[in-house]
Amino acid sequence: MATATEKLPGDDGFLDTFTVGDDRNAITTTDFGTRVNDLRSLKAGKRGPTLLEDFVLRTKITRFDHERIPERVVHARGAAAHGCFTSYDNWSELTAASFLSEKDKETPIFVRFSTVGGSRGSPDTVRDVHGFALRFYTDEGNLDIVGNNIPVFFIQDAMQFPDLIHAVKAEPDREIPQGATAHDTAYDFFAQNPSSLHTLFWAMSGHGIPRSYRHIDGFGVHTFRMVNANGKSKLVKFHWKSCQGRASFVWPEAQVLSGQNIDFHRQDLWESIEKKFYPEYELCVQIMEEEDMEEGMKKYGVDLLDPTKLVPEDKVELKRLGKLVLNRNPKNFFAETEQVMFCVGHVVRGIDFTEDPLLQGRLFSYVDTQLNRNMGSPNFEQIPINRPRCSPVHNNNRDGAMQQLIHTNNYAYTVNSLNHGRPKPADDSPKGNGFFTAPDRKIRCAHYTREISCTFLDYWTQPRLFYNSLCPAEKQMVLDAFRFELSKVESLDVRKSFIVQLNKVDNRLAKLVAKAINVPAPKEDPEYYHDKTALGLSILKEPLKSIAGLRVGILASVTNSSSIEQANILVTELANRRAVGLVVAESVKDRDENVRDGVDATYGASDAVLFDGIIVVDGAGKIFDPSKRSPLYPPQRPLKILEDAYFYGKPVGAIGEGKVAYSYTRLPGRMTPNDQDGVFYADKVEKALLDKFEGGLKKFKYAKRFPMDDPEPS
Ligand code: HDD
Repeated sequence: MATATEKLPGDDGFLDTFTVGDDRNAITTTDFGTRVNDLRSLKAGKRGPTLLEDFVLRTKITRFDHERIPERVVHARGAAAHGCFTSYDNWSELTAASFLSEKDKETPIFVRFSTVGGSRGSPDTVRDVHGFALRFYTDEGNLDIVGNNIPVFFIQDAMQFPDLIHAVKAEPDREIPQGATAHDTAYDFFAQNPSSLHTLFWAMSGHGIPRSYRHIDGFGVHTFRMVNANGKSKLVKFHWKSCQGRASFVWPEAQVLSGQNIDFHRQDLWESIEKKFYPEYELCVQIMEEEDMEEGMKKYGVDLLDPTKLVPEDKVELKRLGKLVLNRNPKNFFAETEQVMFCVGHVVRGIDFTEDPLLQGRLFSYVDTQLNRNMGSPNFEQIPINRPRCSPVHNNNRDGAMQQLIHTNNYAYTVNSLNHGRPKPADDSPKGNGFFTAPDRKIRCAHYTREISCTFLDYWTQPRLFYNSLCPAEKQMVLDAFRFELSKVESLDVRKSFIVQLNKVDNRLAKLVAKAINVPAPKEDPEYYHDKTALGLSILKEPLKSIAGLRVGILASVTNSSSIEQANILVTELANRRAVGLVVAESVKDRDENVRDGVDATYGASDAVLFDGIIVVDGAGKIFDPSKRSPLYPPQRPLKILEDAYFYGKPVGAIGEGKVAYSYTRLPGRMTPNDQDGVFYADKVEKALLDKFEGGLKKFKYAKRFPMDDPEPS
């Protein structure tokens, strides 16, 4: 940990002025500062009733009763971190935004990751779209990019947002299921609103069940504008590219994790930062011309105002503008993560909106939701995590509940003469210093209407583009996901309607799902089908860029001291490669600094889902014998960990006698050491084995091991 004087990049010390620590001289006081010398309640006699007079008791209980604020109506479950954004260059040609105005310029950042549907205490590894909301505390005000890990959204009109959320959240009568779309109302909505298909396909693939927040990309989703100081604007799509690479669980793993450790993602983020495996993401933009607003259909086949479509990376390349590094955990979850109020309308000079109707609706909703979460107080921007870090806030907004500032300008109206017109407006020309709307932005002359543009109405081409771009194992994941989700839908009519939509994307997929849910197999609908693919959509086709912070379970036995010693040597070797080795044995043993004898976890409390790879060390092979019992863990647990890891597609390895473990597995033939299949073996801990294992961790999933349906279903 950095000391108070050593500041990490992006740490401007601003929040430190609000922190309260109870040092050794701290004495208990009431909220109004009176010291309290006895923390028992005031009573009429030792056994008597408590007295209404007791202000200490009353305030303590009142304060406790009021500790909660409403959870977010969506994205309630999440975790956050502080960091630093560094610009790669001077991007003034593109934008007047000050945080991009110089090479190496640093800007403090706060990011909150989340799931959408579950409540605040729901498990991290449910299948869902994941929020990627980010605030730049720039020297010209706060900029929030409130995005997701999926580049498209379910709907095209903000009017539909409450309907979408009512449908995907738990059923209203029983509040089941928690954080899952596998139920009737969700699929009724999806079937009746095919604009949702594209995002749904992403969510049913590995993108819906990521390995961690470090292993997702982020997207601004809408088209925005960047405007330079000459007033010239470009259309942009924001992307955050994970420098770790993208990785996902398989569904059975995610389900087990929801029970094993509901805080898995939150913990991964926290521990990675504590261990200095700082998560990194590059800010990239796809840049398009202002004319493409009208020409988008011709040039890219999509209307750039439609948030259910992406612009393929092979059509418009990504330009890398800078890097974000997350290097500090919050000090207080409530004060920072819970009270951060992101608003799509937090923009700075050089950034501007587009006419996307969904974006326009969001501009209203976020401020409104913050009012609700702050019990109606408009002063939520004054909470420390929300305050801008640039010059003090000057305007004529006044009063309201919980006002924190003492305004001394008595002339809070515009235009005033008594205070010389102060505060004065900023120079609103592009060359000036204030926010300006892109001067080349035009509103087309049009009739009032509630109709949807015909350029928004193709709901099937891009889901198919996404599906075509996946590798076979990922297509199987999508199939399994739809089979799982729809089998939970009770209404036959909803299941039938959804199959009609699925069939417009892919006939084989629709037929296989239909069969599992008692719906007649649909006939091909060739007018919708095409063979196009796009880059960057598949997770499994790309290896990870780094193994930093990945967890390797080292299976050992305390009955053999050399086994534990070898396991601890591996811990050191893996640490040199920035991975985390965790020694698993029959019982826990604390680490002695001078002896390599630590054990981190017991077999009784371990599971394959907690590790990204497994290595069985010398001297532990025999405990995998299914006929052997131990009073220290459930029967056959070590064998189950090894086999499950294999079935989940993880790299597995063995050293020396540890190889015996494989002979006890249910698939001994397939688990014979073979580098291609991700089963590695060596006589001792050696570089060649570690290199191969690192390669295995980067590959992350050996997808050939996953069971597949027949290519041509009957
Ligand atoms: Fe939203 C929260 C992302 C459409 C209304 N949204 C919220 C968060 C994220 C997103 C990441 C959590 C922020 C945090 O961590 O505090 N939302 C999106 C994306 C959308 C989107 C990427 C489409 C492109 N949202 C959307 C619409 C509406 C909202 C169309 C309403 C018309 N969103 C909200 C909200 C939330 C919110 C109700 C709940 C909590 C909050 O705002 O602060 O206002």
